This record gives sequence, structure tokens and C-alpha cells, in this order.
Amino acid sequence: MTAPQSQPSVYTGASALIEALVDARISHLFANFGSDHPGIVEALAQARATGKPVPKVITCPNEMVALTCAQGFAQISGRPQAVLVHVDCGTQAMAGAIHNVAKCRVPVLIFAGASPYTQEGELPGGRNEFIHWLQDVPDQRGILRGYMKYENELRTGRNIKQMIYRALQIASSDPQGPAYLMAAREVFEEEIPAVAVDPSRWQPIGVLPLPEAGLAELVDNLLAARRPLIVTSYLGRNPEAVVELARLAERVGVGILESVPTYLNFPSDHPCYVGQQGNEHVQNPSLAEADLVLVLDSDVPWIPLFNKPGDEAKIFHIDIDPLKERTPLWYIPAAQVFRADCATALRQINERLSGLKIDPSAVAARTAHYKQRHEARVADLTRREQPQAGVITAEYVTACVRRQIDRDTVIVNEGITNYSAITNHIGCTRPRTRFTSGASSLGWNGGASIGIKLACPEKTVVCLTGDGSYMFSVPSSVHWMARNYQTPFLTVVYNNRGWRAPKFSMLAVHPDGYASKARDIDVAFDPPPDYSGIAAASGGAFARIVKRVDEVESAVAEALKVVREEKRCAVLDVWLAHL
Ligand SMILES: Cc1ncc(C[n+]2csc(CCOP(=O)(O)OP(=O)(O)O)c2C)c(N)n1
Ligand SMILES: [Mg+2]
Repeated sequence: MTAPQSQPSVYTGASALIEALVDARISHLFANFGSDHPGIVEALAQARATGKPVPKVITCPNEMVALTCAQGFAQISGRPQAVLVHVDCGTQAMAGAIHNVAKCRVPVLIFAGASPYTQEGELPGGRNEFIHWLQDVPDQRGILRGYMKYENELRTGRNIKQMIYRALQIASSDPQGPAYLMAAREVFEEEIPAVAVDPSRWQPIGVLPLPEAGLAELVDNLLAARRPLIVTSYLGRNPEAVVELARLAERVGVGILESVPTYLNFPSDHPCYVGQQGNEHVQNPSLAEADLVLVLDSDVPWIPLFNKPGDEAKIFHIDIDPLKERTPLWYIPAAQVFRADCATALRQINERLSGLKIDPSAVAARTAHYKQRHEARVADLTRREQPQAGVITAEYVTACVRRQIDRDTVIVNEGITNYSAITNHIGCTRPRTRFTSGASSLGWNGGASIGIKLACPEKTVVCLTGDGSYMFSVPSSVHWMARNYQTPFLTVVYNNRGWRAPKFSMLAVHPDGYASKARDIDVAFDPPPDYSGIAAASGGAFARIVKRVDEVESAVAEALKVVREEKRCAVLDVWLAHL
């Protein structure tokens, strides 16, 4: 290699891009490079050779994994990261992760190259490979337009920084979400005067409080209710909201129900916690009896076909995204709706309450009621997680994991038909210790675990996934990356030999049809792949298949020891009952 000092430095559009990321405190660039990126590869190398800072580049052999890493990183840290992909086809290869970051409202900055727009040497970076003609598509941004909060094309290197800060400002302002910028090679190659722009001029918009009038009415109703219940799914994205919610629950005596929780929203051992609900086709008793329901940050507070509040219940809704404008069919029968930041709204409610005289006997009666519900739930869960002879249940595996982890361990849950079993039995209590993808495109678990571990290297990360979701996660890429970037975590595959969810979906619609009686409905992987062997081959992971009930707990303990002491991934392939 030539010594760096013997080469002249140039300042290009790509140089401005790298500087903008550093100045915006983006620490990681999850990258999958192609023919559209020579300017960026060169600018990174020049910066490194001349002692300038660059984000840590994480080479991602698969784009879906790249975007998912950025999702996991932002979910646990609240900080957006950047993803770099190849033109139209790399954009498409981010696949369902695009749906996940959009639905989960995760801030992330995605860059893609675009086919060069000159072909006769008019500008540096013009076309010189056959694929440049094949990658020139009419509407590259249209691939993900339905999902981005902001998308645009960078047309000159001269205002790349401003455009990046604008994209980040939009992505980071509530409701948060992904932003996509694309640029042709000529833009990255363009030599420009060094650009100095202050990123602090593009701060996210300030948090939205609850309006005073709404606050007074809501607090009056909360105090007057006999059975007030709060339903929430994602307020726990902000740990402060969890603390304020606990304060409110204790002050007034309110039951807390999580519905399809994306984050930990409330400590599961709190006496006001009445549990969580997912796809279970049953009426939740706390929801049925509530006379006041306060929905806080939720996309699906209940599934009205079989589970909803009573007709007399008064419903309030506070959400950072209450209208769900990105969801064509959405409504709940709320009497009052507010767009507000839940941590701020809860703080306002608590402040107002502290100036009021509250009837202690009413608080005691409500609290006692929810405590009773809470204790009945705990007893039920304890019964369900007892080991069964001859079969490993999801409840039992999850209980084994719970007994082997500490309270700061981060749980990555992509258990699908075992989502609820995992959430119920893992027993998390602290904010930002339990996550799901917040959406439905499978395969989030592996990349999310890497992203979380990169953001919080000191934490133990435990990924609990369905066997199908493990395959969707591209474990070959994930485990190569996990070893290469030293992000060890434990994966437990809830192996029921296939996709149980489509079978459940079919039975819910056609309980007595042909498919309900068929021996094979094309959703089984039998015999399955060697799931842990894939991780061992790809990233040297500790690999173990567990088929006996009495082996589960010791296997979890051994695998966690490997993760903690050898700093190596471990994958336990635990065989549950067949589908
Ligand atoms: C990318 C993507 N493809 C397909 C689906 C449809 N789908 C939903 S659940 C599921 C099966 C999941 O299997 P597994 O992870 O083993 O969980 P199980 O259903 O067995 O509990 C499928 C294929 C989806 N949600 N996302
Ligand atoms: Mg399965």
C-alpha cells in the first residue's frame, strides 16, 4: 500500500456524507457495498488513513439483517444509526425489515446508491459497468415510499449535510420512523469545497404535552372510576414513561394491561399488572369489567371480534400517533383522543394528582382488586410452567431461561405463537429489557440481537425465537457478523418443527374444514435443519440440540456460561411438541 501522506486528499460528496454522520453522532454504519459506492469506500479509507473519525462500519452480508441491526440498536438506545445498501436491488433486499422499522416507528437513516446518470465520461463516477443500465429503474424511491417518513434523492454533494440532518430530524421527531436517501455515483464523486454545517440546527421537534383541558377531565375521570384500566403496547420505548406509569398506578390504583407489547411497559411483578394479551381468542376479564379505559401508545389495544371493553366504558386515548394515518382501517370508540408524548402526559397527570385530595379508601379498594387479579395470574403461570412428563413446553423453557438470567438481561422475543408464553413467563421487570419487532415481518431476532449488543455491550442478550423465525433471520449472516464484531448472545429456538401460526390462522377461520382434518398442510419442517449447526458452521457458535425435559435447564446454564465467559454465541435448539 502507498503511504497515506504521499497521496493528495480530496473532498467529495462522499467526504461530506461521512463527516455528516460523525457530526450527527451516528456511531455505526451497517453496510452492504456495491458498484454504487466507490466514492464512499474511498472517502472512508481516506478518512481512516488521515486520522479522521468515521462511524464503525459493520459489514452485513444481508441487507435485511443490516436494517434489523439498526432497528435493534435504536430500540434499546433510542439513537438512530445508518444503513447503506446497493441501488434498487439492495433496497429490495432490506425486505420485510422495511415494514418492521416503519410499523415499529424506529428512527433509522437508510442510504442507497443509484445508477449513474452519465455514460460518456461527462462526469466522474459515470457508467462503466454493464449493471449500470440494468439498475436504472423508473422509481427506485417508490420501492419503499409507502413505508418511509421521508425519502429523497441527493442531487449534489454541496448540500448533502443539510439533507442528512433534515432526514435525521424527521426520522427522530415523534412519531419516529425511517428515512431513505439515495444518490447516484456522480454525487458522491463530486469534488466540492469542504462543507461546515452545524447539526444542532436540526434538532428533533420538542415533545408534545397533553393539553390542560384534557388533563383535568382525564384526571377527574380516573379518580371517579371504580375499575380504571390502562392498556399499552409501546410506551416503554421511553424508560421514563414506565417509571411515571408505575407512579400513577400506585397513586390511584389502576390496573395495567399490556396488549401485544413491543417493549416492556410495566414491571411484570407489580401488583397492578394484570398481564398481557396477544392473539388469544378470549375476552380479557379486566378489559370487560373496566369502566374507564385509558389507551396509551398502542396500535392494537384489543381485537374487538372477541375481546373489547364493555359498551359503558369510557375510553381515553393518548398516543404519539393516535390517528394511525399510515393504517388505512383503524378506529377505537374513544371519547377523547390526544396526540401527546406518554412520558410527558403521565408526568403531567402525576403532577396534577399530587395537588389533589384523593380518597384513600377508593385507592385501597381499586389496588386490592388488581392485586388479587395479579396474584391469581402469578399462581396460574406457576402452574403452567411446571415440567410436563415427556414433552418440553414453551412455558417450561421460558421459566428455565428466567431462572438463569439477571434482571438486566435483554430479551429479544420473536416467539410467534409462543410470544405470549415468553412474555408471560420470562418475568421482566425493568424498562428496555424486553423487545419484539413491533411488527410482523419475520426474521428480526438475529439482527436485532446484534444491534442491541452493539448498543449495550455490557448486557447479556437472550434471543427467544420460533424455528421458522430463526430461519427467516438469515442465521448464516447473523452468526458470521456476531463472531466478527464480537456481539455474543444466546439464542433459544422454540422448535415445533414448522410454522404453527398459519395452522392456527387456518383453524380460526375454518375450524371444521378439510385442512383441519388433513395430515399435512404444508407448514412443517420435518425433519428440520440443524439450526444450531448452522450457527456453529457460520460463526463458531456453541451448538446444542435439546430433546429431553430434564436437559433444558442445565443446557441453558451451560450455553449462558459460554456466552458470558467465552464471549461466543450459543444456540440451543429446543424441541417442543410437534406443531
Ligand atoms: C417475512 C414473513 N413471511 C411470512 C410470514 C407469515 N408467517 C407468520 S407466522 C409464520 C410462521 C412462524 O413460524 P415460527 O417462527 O416457527 O413460529 P410458530 O408459528 O411455529 O410459533 C409465518 C410464515 C411473515 N409474518 N413474515
Ligand atoms: Mg415453529
